[in-house]
Amino acid sequence: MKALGLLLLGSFLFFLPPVAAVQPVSIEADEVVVRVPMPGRTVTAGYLTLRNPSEQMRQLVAVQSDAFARIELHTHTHVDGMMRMVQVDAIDIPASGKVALQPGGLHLMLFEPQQSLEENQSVPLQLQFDDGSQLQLDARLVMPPRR
Ligand SMILES: [Cu+2]
Repeated sequence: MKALGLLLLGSFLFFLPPVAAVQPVSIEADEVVVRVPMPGRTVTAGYLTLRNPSEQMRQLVAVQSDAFARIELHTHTHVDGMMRMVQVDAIDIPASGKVALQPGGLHLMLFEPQQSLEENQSVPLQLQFDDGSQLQLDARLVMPPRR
């Protein structure tokens, strides 16, 4: 019976269409941090640098985490002399280049923590790119700067 099961599984895998395969990821990330939310707040920001060693531009199109209900891609823009955050659909990572998500610019906006978040713990992030590839990361929790 076991052999038959393996045989069936084998033929099932064989007939999976190639599009179902997750692409090998070409993007590398470092300096991955998420800020501990301010007391009483349920939203916080995350930052990282994405490097693209490939010859093709890639886009970061979504980020998910078990530790947050929702994550959006944001940037800052000047509107009437005021800095405002706006959501973006994707973040370009130039071919043979990099993009930095950092305070005052592009960032991750993370909503509704699903667990307690303490300094130096880590939270998982799953990055999705426009070619279907995914990158699994651990972000270190850091305290927000004092004002
Ligand atoms: Cu934001």
